[in-house]
Amino acid sequence: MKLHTTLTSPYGRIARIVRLERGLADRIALESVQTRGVDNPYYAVNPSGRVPSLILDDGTILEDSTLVCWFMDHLDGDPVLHPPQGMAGLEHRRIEATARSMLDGVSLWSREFLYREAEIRSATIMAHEQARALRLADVFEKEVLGKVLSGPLNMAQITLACVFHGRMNDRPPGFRWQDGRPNLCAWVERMGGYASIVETLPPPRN
Ligand SMILES: N[C@@H](CCC(=O)N[C@@H](CS)C(=O)NCC(=O)O)C(=O)O
Repeated sequence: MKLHTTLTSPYGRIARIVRLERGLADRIALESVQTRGVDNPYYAVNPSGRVPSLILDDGTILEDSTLVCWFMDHLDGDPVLHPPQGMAGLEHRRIEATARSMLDGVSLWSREFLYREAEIRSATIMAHEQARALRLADVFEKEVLGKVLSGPLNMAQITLACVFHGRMNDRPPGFRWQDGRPNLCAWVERMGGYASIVETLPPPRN
């Protein structure tokens, strides 16, 4: 099996962390790819062009970090990172969904800087995403004290770690997430104690 991702994608990082945590590095090869562009060879691997994607031995393409991680965690029939079935898993799923919502917003906001020149950036989108990100940073300042985010490593923690771990304060500009949020800062530092989180740190962008 082969996991395709860029080394900068936070969604790909979620999948890379799960691959390491589940001891699958020998069974699932990691293929670093580039996304976007015309005639990108990756489109022949995964027509959507998105990462991460996991190509199974029979050629089946699994895309979307949620599905890829679910598959990898359930591969041995004994998942450890996912919530239990039914209502017992609701709290975990609730926090994971909010973390993912935050990741989606911050990713959209960051893309304004990554892919658009200053003069064509959308002030409307950036202001909307900045406000969302700051509201949700306040939510997580409290949530990190709860059971789901302070217990053993799980999908909610991995998702939230991929929002914050390695992110400098004021990145993107205006996202001063460290200011006045000591619990969140301490939590992110604690997540840096996991080898899988440190090993998957995105390389600096030029
Ligand atoms: N919901 C998807 C999001 C994946 C995603 O947006 N990946 C970005 C990289 S961060 C991508 O593949 N972009 C390439 C493109 O849009 O062509 C997931 O969880 O995997």
